[in-house]
Amino acid sequence: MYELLSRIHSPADLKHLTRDELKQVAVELREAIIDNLSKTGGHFASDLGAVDMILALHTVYSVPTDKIIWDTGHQCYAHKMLTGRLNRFNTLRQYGGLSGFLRREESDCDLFGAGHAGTSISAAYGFAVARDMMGHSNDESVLAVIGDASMTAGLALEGLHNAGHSGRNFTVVLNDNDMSIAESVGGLATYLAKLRVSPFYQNVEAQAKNVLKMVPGTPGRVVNKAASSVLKHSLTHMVSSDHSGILFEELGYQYIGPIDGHDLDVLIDVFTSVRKMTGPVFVHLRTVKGKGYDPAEENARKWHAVTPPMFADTASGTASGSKSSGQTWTSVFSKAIIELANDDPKIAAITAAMPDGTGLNKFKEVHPNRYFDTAIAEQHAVCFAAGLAAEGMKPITAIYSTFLQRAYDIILHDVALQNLPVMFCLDRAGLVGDDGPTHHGVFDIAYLRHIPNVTMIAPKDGQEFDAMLRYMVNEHVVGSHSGPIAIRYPRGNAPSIDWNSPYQPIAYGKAEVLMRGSDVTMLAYGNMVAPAFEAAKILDSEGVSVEFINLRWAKPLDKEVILDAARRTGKLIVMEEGVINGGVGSGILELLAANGMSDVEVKLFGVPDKFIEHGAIPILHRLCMLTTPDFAAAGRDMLGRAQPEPERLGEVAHEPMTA
Ligand SMILES: Cc1ncc(C[n+]2csc(CCOP(=O)(O)OP(=O)(O)O)c2C)c(N)n1
Repeated sequence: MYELLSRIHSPADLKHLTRDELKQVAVELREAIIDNLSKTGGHFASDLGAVDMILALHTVYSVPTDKIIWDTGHQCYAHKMLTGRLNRFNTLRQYGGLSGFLRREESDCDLFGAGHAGTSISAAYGFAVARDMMGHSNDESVLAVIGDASMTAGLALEGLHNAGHSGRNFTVVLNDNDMSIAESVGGLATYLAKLRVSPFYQNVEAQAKNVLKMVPGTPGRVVNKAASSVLKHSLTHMVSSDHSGILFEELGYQYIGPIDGHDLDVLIDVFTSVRKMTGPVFVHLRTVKGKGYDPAEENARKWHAVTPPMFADTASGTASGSKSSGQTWTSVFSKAIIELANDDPKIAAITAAMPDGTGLNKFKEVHPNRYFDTAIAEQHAVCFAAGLAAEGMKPITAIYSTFLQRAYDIILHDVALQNLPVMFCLDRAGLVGDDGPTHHGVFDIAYLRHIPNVTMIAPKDGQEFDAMLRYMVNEHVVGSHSGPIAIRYPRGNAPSIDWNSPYQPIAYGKAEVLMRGSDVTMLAYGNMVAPAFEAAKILDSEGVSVEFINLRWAKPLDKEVILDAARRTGKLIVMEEGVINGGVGSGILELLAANGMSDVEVKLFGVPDKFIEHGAIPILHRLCMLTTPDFAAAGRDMLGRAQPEPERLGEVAHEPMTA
């Protein structure tokens, strides 16, 4: 199995292979991706599409001496296998196994971590400047490899702009497959589409091969300006139509392309020449997402990320799996906002390149004129929403908790400072599992709570989520407390629990008391209400009198209810799936201190002050002590009661993908 690939322990092993052998390695890389992902799940179509490019880069360049900086990192599986991680590839995204993204601590060939889109060009420019300042200019090439959609990120464009005019030896490789997770959108996508059909692309193979034969061999790795210019012109003249790459040329790059990103011979020849060029170079590759696996080539959107059931019928290529069953938080969101928009023409929905993940794809079908995909541009999405709100629209901005981090200053400076009623819907809030630390949505409570004018809510179940969305749209943003409001909800299915209590309508700043008691108070926020409520029931069955509060509001906190319970029980346990530092629990401590009640005993449960690894969510919940047994144990501890024998930890099922 993987006869040639298994003999590649580092990129150096590629240098001795013939072109035919390298082509066989490409075949085996694709086999390994398909075989392994049918068991582990992971990003799929992007990885198949990047195989030839990655193989060519590692054949020509020598990482880690040469610095290849990957953008986003979801397409890097071939890179992992070629840099000594083939034998661990079956542990991909499993707890304790290989990360699904790039990690400096995982390999010295992962030169810069990634997970969020758009970072590669800025980081690579930093590597290039550091190289030059440390006197290594003649020894190292520096490249950023970025997808067409990731290049729509503001950060990527900032880097492109800044590095282009530096004159430094620096290469940007654009892996252009015409797709984000969904369709690429916007002016850059249109421009790239024009480049892709430029006449020279049609017969680039023959032309490039002929031209490259004509390029004089250059001793050493750095050529003088004149030689470089000849090289550049011979390449660009033959592989692109006149001025087709003008945008990149104007930004200071020598544009080469578009090149067939699956023709290994051409790729190796082109990179061999580019490696000798001086100054900023932009290499435009045309690739096919899902290359080599028919169902993925036909429907790259569906096969962007996979779970094992999707391969149930790989022989016929029929995907038979779905990402999850039951009522997901996302589906509750999607259904509610479509209904709300049916009745309210002011509602507009915004996504930053995540229509499927956020459920806005369905909104788009019903209300195409009020649906906006900003591309991978979270900052712009939020500022755009602020503009809509300033003119009286009701923008619903659906962005994963982790990606909204990008827009912190816009939330503060453009939304909150002007008290504009933008509704933030933070999907995947909480631990997301297999995607790991780059994607855990655990910071939003802390990064929003200290911003004046921002209000924050979180539902305990699907019914409450639906009610909160209706409250936000119909009451909050038009009422006396109008202003920015954020609602957070996790990935996966919303719980279905008998709360043993009549439904209480949503009201500004009002918590919901689900159990009355006098020994200890449990206060939970959002998705922690369900496991905390189970703990309260256990304690209740052991004779403990529990006051149980579903906080509903992280900001403003329900002072009256919280202080009253604190006074009566003197013991509080607070549970949230977000970082403890600056979280809801911190807010409750601040509230107690402000009211001279610092003597109340408080136990905070949340995500500790460290980055949490990837792995199945139940494992991560146990690591962070965010489980029903942990909460119940805390109650017993506070009351000086004995603990039962610890439960044996059971097996944990595989979790579906995040993004
Ligand atoms: C800041 C940020 N927003 C959103 C995402 C989610 N995301 C992961 S991959 C991806 C699409 C990337 O497309 P592209 O760069 O063209 O690479 P491809 O998958 O097509 O190879 C998106 C939107 C992200 N990783 N980071």
